[in-house]
Amino acid sequence: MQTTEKQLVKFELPPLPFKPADLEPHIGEKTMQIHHGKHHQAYVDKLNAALNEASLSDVTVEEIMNSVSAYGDAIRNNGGGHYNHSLFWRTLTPDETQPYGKLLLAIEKRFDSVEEFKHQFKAAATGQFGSGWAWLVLNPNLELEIGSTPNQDNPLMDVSPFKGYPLLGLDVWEHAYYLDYQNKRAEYVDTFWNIVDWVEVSNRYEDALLQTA
Ligand code: MN3
Repeated sequence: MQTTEKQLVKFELPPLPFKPADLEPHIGEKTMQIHHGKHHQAYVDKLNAALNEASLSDVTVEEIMNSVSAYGDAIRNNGGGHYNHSLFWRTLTPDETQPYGKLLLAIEKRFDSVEEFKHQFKAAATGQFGSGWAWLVLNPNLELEIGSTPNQDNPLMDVSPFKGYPLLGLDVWEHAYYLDYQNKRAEYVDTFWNIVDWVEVSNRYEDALLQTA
């Protein structure tokens, strides 16, 4: 009996940190059920299938992102999909929050004001042609930076020209907003600010600074 064989990685769909209807009226229950239960689940299932096919074991999703160029498109697309959506759910909340503390100071230093930050983030989100994500990251120079990536790419990927540690990401695939906003991506971006969990984003910022200190 083979006992030295490593346990193959098996990623799982993380539960939503709120109920699917909790983000209404900003994002509808049906959108959340399909987006989390169908789309994200499919990324997880296809990622697991691709990793098993490649006999990859003991690998974290962050490690996959960092060296994604070594893998095929199935792992890039579905690994990115799993990472991006796992982050997305964690940074959404039905509670009203605002930027505060060190992150607020950093936003004001880099973008002059929260309003200007939101304006530039919206430009990145609406300017991403087709499917993709808009991001706020801590870049390799430890500055806040806004950018976007196509498809399920993200700023952790070695193949991405836009790099950094993701603090906040907005899914601008049509599946994220079409039932609620149809083709009006700009309205979806505007409503996003009502459901951002700034506590989580702040924690990610402070953790990232500590890890690079
Ligand atoms: Mn999505």
